[in-house]
Amino acid sequence: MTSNTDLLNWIDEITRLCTPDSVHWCDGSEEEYQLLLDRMVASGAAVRLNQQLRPGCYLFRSHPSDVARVEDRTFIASPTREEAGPTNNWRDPEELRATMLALYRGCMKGRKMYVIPFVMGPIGSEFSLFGVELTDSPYVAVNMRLMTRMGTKALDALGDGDFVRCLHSVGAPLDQGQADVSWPCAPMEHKYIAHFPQDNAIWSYGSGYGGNALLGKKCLALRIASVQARKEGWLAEHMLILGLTDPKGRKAYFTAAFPSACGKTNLAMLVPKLPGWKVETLGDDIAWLRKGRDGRLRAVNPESGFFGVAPGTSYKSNPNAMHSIERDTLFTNVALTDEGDVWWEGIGTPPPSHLIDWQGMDWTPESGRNAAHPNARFTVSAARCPAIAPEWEDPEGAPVSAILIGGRRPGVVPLVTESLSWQHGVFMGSVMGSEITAAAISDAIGQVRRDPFAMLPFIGYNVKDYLRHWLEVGKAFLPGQLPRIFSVNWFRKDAGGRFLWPGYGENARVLKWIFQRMLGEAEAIETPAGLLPAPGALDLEGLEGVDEEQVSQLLKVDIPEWRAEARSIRAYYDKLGEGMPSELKDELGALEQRLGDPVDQPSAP
Ligand code: GTP
Ligand code: SPV
Ligand code: MN
Repeated sequence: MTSNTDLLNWIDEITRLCTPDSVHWCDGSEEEYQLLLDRMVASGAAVRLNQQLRPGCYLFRSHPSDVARVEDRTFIASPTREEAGPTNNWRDPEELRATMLALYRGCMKGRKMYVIPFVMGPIGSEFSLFGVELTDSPYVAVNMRLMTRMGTKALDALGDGDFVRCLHSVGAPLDQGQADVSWPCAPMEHKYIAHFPQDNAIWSYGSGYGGNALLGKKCLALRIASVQARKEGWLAEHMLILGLTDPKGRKAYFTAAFPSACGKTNLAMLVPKLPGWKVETLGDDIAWLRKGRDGRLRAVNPESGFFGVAPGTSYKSNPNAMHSIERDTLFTNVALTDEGDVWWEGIGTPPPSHLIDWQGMDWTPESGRNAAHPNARFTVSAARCPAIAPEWEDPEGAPVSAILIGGRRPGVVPLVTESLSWQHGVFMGSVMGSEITAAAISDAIGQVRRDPFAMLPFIGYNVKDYLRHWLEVGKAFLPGQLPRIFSVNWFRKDAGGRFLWPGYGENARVLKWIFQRMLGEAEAIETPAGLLPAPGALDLEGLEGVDEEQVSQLLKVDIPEWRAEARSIRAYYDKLGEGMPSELKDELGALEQRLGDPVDQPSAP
């Protein structure tokens, strides 16, 4: 066991508060994992899939009110509102603590409490962070075993050290004799995903889904870690990490920040459509970036698994993900076939004549609704990915050559743009926009919102200090040692609303241009928005279904559109209020100047 008295005392305190029937210390073993799954199958919380077709695979169906992150119910309880900044839901820590204590009192009655010691980052790396999650959800326990280094090995590595206190309850106590439901959770107004950065604590109540409940992921590795990163001079980011090898065998590492459900898993596991090029996966969602001993920016993936979007994933769009999930995978909110296999929209096979949909109801192609929830997910160990890079657990991390940023922008933003400098790159990151997706519960799906570095829902402090921190980090590097920042947009549409770019494996063409830019082997032209591929510099050989007109639309910087964009950026900066870093305001001014239209003044009479 452990002699960590802080841990033992905290567990004692929470046990008295939440009054579970029993306490189970997770050792992280295969036997324990299987035991929890068997129990969930027996209770009706999980479905064992056909073990011939999907060995080691299970299906879970969540409550219809509990299908994604809940940004409205996510809180940063820093001592002052100013520390949380204009984009976070701030709550006074004392008030929130009191509210939540009332909810937690007795909340695990009739349930087991699982003690989950875990490490984010490779065990033994000086940069890894420890957490302990106390939860009454066995679903969380099995998912945490795939997503983190969890159990006895984490507890041993922790020793008497410090850890992030992660408390989670589904918020559904059971009276004596009361039957459980397959997905217990609390009503929306009782859901709280709360962060207390000053106490290294996360309190989550009422939701059992994804980033609301697997507290090592967005809560610890982004919101809490970002606060720590700022103090210590590093970055905790919503980024994939990939290794790219060219036909000559030269290798470079890129990270990419795209908002939720905007293509990180797909790019991380890309199978290039360009002969001789190879992508290897180091991470698909989170990257911790810091200056290495060699003076370069190095990226570590703190996770050990993938919690990926299922819909749209097929052997055609993402074969590496499909191979990863052939066995030993947990599925949530996908549809079930009559053979006991999984199905979802965009899986690449025609809809079967009958399915059980994500809500457990009969479904036929005539039903007129999705069989899988748009935010249905798979959970699988990273080691199962055929494209995993051999060095993915290197405690020193991978040296990053380029940082990509991008979102779903139907207009304005070109396929690829290189920043003019680190400062300009941070400016581009600060104004990134994307259409809102189903990865969070929202009534604004499809609307474009600004999402700085894809971190809007994940920055644990004031967004303006976060952007200032990005600028500061850049100053710690020698010229030439810093990665360059590139904006990409796979989602530009034509006038008819169709994607102009085929995406997926064809994105390798853009990766190639970036790779060659870093080596000084590709040409660029300067536009007001930044550097774009010179005519002929983007390899389009063998690209089918994209004509010259579409390519020119993809690479177009339309001046009137960009003037409108600059005005919208100014309005956004104004909305963020006092305290925007002056360097970023300078960049906006420089953009306006390049566009030749600083203010849209009415013409003189
Ligand atoms: P989170 O796990 O929520 O952070 O999402 P993610 O950024 O990893 O997104 P993911 O790779 O799972 O992609 C989400 C959706 O975008 C899926 O439906 C994909 O099919 C779609 N998608 C990914 N890449 C492309 C692309 O290059 N072009 C187009 N049109 N769609 C894409
Ligand atoms: C995201 O929403 O960005 C995800 C899924 O990666 S969750 O873990 O639920 O945050
Ligand atoms: Mn994500």
